Amino acid sequence: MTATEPAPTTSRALDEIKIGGMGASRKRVEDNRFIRGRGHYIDDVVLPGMLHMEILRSPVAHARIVSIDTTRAWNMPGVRLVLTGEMMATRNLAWMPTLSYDTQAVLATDKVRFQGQEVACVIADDPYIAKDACEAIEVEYEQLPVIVNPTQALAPDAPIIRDDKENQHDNVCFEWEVGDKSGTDRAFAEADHVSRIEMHYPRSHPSPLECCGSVADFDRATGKLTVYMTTQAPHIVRAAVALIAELPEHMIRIVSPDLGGGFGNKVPVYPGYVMSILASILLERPVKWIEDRSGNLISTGFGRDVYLTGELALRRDGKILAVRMHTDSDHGAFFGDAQPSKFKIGLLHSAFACYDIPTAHLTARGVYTNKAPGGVAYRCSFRVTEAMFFQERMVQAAADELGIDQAEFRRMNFVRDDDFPHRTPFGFLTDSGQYAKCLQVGLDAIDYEGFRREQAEAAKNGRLLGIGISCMTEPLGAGNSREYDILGIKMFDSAELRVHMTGKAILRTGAKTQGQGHETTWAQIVAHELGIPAEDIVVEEGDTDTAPFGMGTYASRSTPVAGAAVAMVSRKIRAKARKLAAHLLEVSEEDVEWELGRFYVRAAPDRGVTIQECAMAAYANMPDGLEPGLEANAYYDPPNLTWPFGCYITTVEVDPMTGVWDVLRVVAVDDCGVRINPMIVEGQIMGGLTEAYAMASMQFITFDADGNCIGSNFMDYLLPTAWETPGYELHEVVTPCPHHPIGAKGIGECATVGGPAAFVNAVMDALKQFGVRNVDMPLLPDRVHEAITQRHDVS
Ligand code: MCN
Ligand code: CUM
Repeated sequence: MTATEPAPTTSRALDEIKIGGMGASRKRVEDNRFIRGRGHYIDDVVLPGMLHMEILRSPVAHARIVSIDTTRAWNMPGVRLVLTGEMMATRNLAWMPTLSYDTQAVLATDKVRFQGQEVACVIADDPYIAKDACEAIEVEYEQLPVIVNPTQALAPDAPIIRDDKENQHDNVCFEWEVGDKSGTDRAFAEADHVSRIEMHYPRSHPSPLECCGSVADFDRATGKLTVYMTTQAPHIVRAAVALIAELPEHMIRIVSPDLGGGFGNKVPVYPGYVMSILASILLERPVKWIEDRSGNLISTGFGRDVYLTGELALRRDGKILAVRMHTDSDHGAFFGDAQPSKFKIGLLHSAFACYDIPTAHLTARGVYTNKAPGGVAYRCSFRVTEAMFFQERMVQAAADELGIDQAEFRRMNFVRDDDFPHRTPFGFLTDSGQYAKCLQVGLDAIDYEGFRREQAEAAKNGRLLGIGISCMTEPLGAGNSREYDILGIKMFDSAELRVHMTGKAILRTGAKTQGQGHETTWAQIVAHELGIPAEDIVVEEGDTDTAPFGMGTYASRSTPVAGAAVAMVSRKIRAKARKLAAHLLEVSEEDVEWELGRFYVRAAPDRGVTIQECAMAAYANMPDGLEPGLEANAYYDPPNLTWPFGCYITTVEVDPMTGVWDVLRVVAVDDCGVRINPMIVEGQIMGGLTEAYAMASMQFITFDADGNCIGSNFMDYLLPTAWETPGYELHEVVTPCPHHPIGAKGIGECATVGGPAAFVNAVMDALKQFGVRNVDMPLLPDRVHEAITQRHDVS
């Protein structure tokens, strides 16, 4: 062999991209059935003898229930059952616990506390009879004063909404603080400048394409309750049903079929689910409840509705010395969020994690109002959305006040690349990041300097151009179990892998896909670890009878937690396959090497066996003493959250005559570590940016003084279509997560979290010359126009 000849290669490792492994932009396998209309959603569940349930909702926001007359409904042909709060109360089921240690009415007994609250329900032979019968129920209400915001809720003479609760003498549902108060006060006293801003992150709604629903099926003969339902977290629901209905877990099967989106709307346990279950138990027939769009928009988990007072203590040169934040959050009539028990305002205190700030203090107060319960939903990672929006709006205001360039101000305050692990001012531990690089990629992509010149030039002709930057790192992937639990159930996750004798496999996890593509990406992780082609692996989630116990999908925790469990379970299988390979190759295990899809003898690389041959041996030719079969499960408790980061930059032009603003460009730079499926990741980012644009420009749910919900339909609550949606330019930085087995971090919520501030900052940049510092979202043309003509902030 001469020096120029290539070294002989014996590697028969598979081409990872070809087998659909990590890094492959594999088309989503689930789309095969979705685009053919063959998805199996909750309304597709039809069982023999099934009855239909309809809910009567309160037309008023706050009222004492004087009487409910159900006689006419009962007398209608085809009506099987009419349930009222009074009847539920006789079974001790009129109230249920929420996921935040509060209680919520299943059916109202004493009072109704928000418009759309469940008052009664009818179970009938078909949904039309059920609906007609609901209209035949006569309810007499005695109206009470209505509270629709924290200011009203906290007024000294405010009526007490939760008078059902002992010891509740006001409308405060929690008060919570975190950080170092005295250290922060000191830093503020010594600051050269204090920047202060107030704003409201309005109430929005996730509005998944498919609303909520359930089909409950109680079988008296076996004693088993099966519930098909729209839930992002089937095992949590099973635990809740076990506690509420006092049934043992093995007699409860929760099945979450295909979901037409979730976006956090399908995490809470809603009264409709509970009533369909009770009705099925009472009638011994399957009972289906399908929510309509208005029901979904007015009564189910919304997002945000938080008021902020934010302050930054600053040194003249731009260094941020301290942060002070106070939030008042509006939780509606019941504190019904799903969030880690320890943290009353979710992870809002993840704010300022990417900045190196010595000290900070946050006080948070939650209030009850006469509005639907919720707050944690809509791609929020437990309120990180609000955290990063407030952070980046505060940063922009501070930089402008000091007269320092937006990009420069951020750069000088970032946590540096060699400064990890880093303790954030509110106490989180971040483990990696390249924030300055991420920002630079964004600035280069948008040609920051060039745009500033263009902006100055345009101003000469009276045109208003603006550029908005938003940088953030966010905590995704609850747990670890030390700090994260829901109702005391620790947050870890799981995977179970069964490799059949021909080398095909089935994988199940404790997560639950709602459109994120788990059926595609989990198979890619297995392909990466085992060399089994992704197409040979089927992924199943959402059935508590078959899936291993897990905490479900929200807070973009699936890749960080369940995805890690998928890698770990694959490695267990590989370890066992190695024993089988050694047996087949008649060498000792230590002499066996692995390359993708194949074990070979170190001293004789030509002698090898494929993973499929090992699988066959597990059933047909195992060595003495080795347990047959090739199956394993793994429970994964991550050491930390994952910390993806991003930089979003948008440019806009505002029409000074009308207040209409057009998006010129949107640049997004995301770092979610190693990308399993780049195409799916890009889809998640584009979806997130679209939601960010929607919230910044058009989306909010508001209420009139009587508590009527404005936004109960898609005429009033707007979803951007392809027509309004701007184009996106996506870039990436890759910093592998140091503790995740495949270096991945979550991505599902990043762009929704970081995006809104980029749009608002851009419009505010254009309006700077009018002395305007803030216009609350959504930036509707009339608000922007008012800010321009009146030269003041608009809330
Ligand atoms: N992914 C990847 N590489 C990474 C990270 C993620 O290929 N480094 C892939 C994952 O394998 C997965 C998808 O991207 O297929 C999203 O992963 P992840 O960030 O782990 O988020 P989850 O799967 O936990 O999804 C939850 C998140 C949340 S909380 C909301 S809300 C939301 C979101 O996802 N709801 C959605 N995106 C959604 N997308 C759709 N289509 N529908 C929803 O309801
Ligand atoms: Cu906060 S919406 Mo997602 O976490 O289901």
